[in-house]
Amino acid sequence: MIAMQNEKLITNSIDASELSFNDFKSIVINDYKIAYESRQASVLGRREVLTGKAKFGIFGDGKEVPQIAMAKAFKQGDWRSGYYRDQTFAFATGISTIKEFFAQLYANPSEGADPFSGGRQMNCHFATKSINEDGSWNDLTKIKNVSSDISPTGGQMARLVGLAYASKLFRENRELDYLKNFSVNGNEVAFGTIGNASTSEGVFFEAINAAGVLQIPMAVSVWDDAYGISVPAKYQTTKEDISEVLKGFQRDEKNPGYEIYKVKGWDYPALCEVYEKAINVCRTEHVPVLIHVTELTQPQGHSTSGSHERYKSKDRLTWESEHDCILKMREWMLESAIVSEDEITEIEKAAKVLVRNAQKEAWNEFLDSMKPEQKLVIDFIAAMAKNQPELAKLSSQLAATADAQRREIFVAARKAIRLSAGKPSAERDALANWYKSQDVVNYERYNSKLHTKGKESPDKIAVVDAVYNDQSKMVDGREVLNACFDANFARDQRLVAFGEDLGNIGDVNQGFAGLQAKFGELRVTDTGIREMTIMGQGIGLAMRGLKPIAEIQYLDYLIFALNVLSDDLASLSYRTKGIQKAPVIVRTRGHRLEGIWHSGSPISMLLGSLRGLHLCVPRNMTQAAGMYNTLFRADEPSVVIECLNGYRLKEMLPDNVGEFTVPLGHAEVLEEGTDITVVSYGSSLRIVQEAAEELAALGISVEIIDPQTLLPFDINNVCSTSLKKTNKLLVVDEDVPGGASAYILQQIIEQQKGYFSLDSQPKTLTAKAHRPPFGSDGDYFSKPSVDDVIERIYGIMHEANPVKYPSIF
Ligand SMILES: Cc1ncc(C[n+]2csc(CCOP(=O)(O)OP(=O)(O)O)c2C)c(N)n1
Ligand SMILES: [Mg+2]
Repeated sequence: MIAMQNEKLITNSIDASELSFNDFKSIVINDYKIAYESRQASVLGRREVLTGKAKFGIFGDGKEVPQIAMAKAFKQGDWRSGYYRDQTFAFATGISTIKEFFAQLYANPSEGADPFSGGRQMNCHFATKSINEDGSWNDLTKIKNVSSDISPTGGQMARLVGLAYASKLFRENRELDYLKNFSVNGNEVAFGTIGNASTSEGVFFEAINAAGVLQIPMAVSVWDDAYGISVPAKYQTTKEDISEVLKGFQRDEKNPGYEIYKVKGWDYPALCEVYEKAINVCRTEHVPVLIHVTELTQPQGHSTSGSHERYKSKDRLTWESEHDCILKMREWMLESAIVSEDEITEIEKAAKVLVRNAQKEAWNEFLDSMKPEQKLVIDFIAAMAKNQPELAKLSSQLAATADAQRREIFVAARKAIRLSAGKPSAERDALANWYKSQDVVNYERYNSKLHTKGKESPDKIAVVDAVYNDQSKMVDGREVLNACFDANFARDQRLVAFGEDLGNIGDVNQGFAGLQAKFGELRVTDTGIREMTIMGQGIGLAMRGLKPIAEIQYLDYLIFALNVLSDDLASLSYRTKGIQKAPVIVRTRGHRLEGIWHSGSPISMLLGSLRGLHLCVPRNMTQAAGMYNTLFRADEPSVVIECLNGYRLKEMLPDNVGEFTVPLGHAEVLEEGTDITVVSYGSSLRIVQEAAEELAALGISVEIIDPQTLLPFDINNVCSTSLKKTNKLLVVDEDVPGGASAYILQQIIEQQKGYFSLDSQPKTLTAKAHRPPFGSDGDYFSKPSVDDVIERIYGIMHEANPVKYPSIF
């Protein structure tokens, strides 16, 4: 019988003034045990990969001791945004057990086995449970919070800014006091961890600068092992020393800035002291701190992908073995008479057994979870083999696979179904039915939770129509937005908006004009030019219960932030299997205007990288306001692209501008017609409408459909329903050829089965493959024009009926 491994050793703080020597001794010994167990987990983890039981492993060996010091300073309510080396921190805080660590290494998708990602992420990618199945929040002040780790190195820095910034808002905005489950007076520190080499990333410098400007409680630890895989510090960092480089950020009497600390990673007492001091400054004074932890090592090399003997010199390897932080801690404990050699040897032996048992338990549970499926499939196929003997081999092969994983079980099942096609039998039906029933189960295991889909999901927000009266005013489009934001900011204290030029002048198109004066600088805020961390600011705030509108000035500049949106925000619900959410509303403006970087519409880039977000492409500011009203009441992330050329066009101001909602995924028929269906969105719709007028004069009746959102796309099949009437389809799009128009075609033709209704070739009319040149002529010759639309539609009609519609050219 294997012992239960779930009891957690967690670290305790050392307050020398209150401790007896014996208490002190037992804390230190406990810390050593945690460090040593963590090392054993790394050693064994690597072995599990090299023997083929797991696919890849990356471990925290060589970084154990500083992480224990960090864990001592980490309190309930605090947040971590870190990277893949932090297993010891996770063990020392009780965030992970060793068994859970192994379950993740094996990618066990069973309920509860890997509580961080449900078997979806590589090992050492931790996360804590912020929300419940229905999307409701837990009390985050009672949890040691870890925002879900991602693999792109440096990527954790953007979100870290937001996690720390939330503490500032909670401390300085008294109107947030009612949010008891999220903060205690803004006392929470956001801890960041990053490898030395990843400080070369732009996002690191952007985040460091942003936190210095914002003066937020962000504590960044750099784990410096002098390498980034095989590349040494001299290729990574100026002066090979990140704290040296960042000295200019140090605060002084005149200027706020950072407190910067440098400490050797193998010096346990110094580490405990530095972390206590640094985090105290950070927490109480709300000053960002940087702790540069030097002289760390990688006893097993970077990861299971290769060995470091290939690129480290003999001298370096010798130095590393002598400066291993656990070895150094051991030496210090012996020198200080905290333990004897015999005692420490006993501790180490026990740790090895404990870790081994935890690993075995995790592995056995993983295999056992699949055994019933294996047995069922073996039996199903064996039964089929009675009528079809050649199948016997399939079932005996599966029976002989000792450690069968799910893939092998399903490969056998599907092959048996294929090989028995056309040979109906009750036994075949039994297997086929079972296989089909597993679709739902496997979807839940491997594909579910792209969206939170909780009780505040956008599709659960009540649809409220816009209301107008006889006196309703025609106003500039931007005023509709302004009134919408005004009403919502008054309604919900959690809403904050920030971005370049958004505060003082109320954004470049004045959607927020006057709202900073009304709601204060904490709620309507200017930021530096730093798109990645504007997005990260949004993600961190949203993870801590606030409702951020994070603005990107122009859609073309969203490219600077796409990594953060794609890697972090879009994958959050999926990669945590629904235990975290970040309902950020990304506001931007785009489509046609003037110039290469002020008129782009790179929608396919967003469609390809932002699954997990809602993508809203309103045709005017009223529709935009309705979408915002939905999103402000919902809890899922989104991008809203306003039409750059629409702010000064007149629209009627709804009476209920802060309440009416536009549901997502609901396409609208803007104009009814009978000859052809034209699908477009955003600014291009006006072009299509203008073209339709001239086409009407030519006797062609155009049905114009606005899907309104591209993610989700026309959930009620309005497009394919229209095709039943017109039998012809044109998609008009400002994106490149084969861009968003290809997606729209796939949705209508394949997903909605529109091909059944077509009697001529479906077509697209798009922009050219290059970005649009400056000026009106540039626009005319590179984006779909009214003339282009008329001629393309006429051409389709000509093809169908050349007599009625003689060739134009
Ligand atoms: C954005 C990005 N680029 C490259 C990689 C591949 N990669 C993974 S770890 C790593 C080295 C990171 O070194 P460092 O930041 O010093 O952390 P360490 O592993 O040494 O602790 C690289 C290049 C990645 N994961 N993400
Ligand atoms: Mg490194």
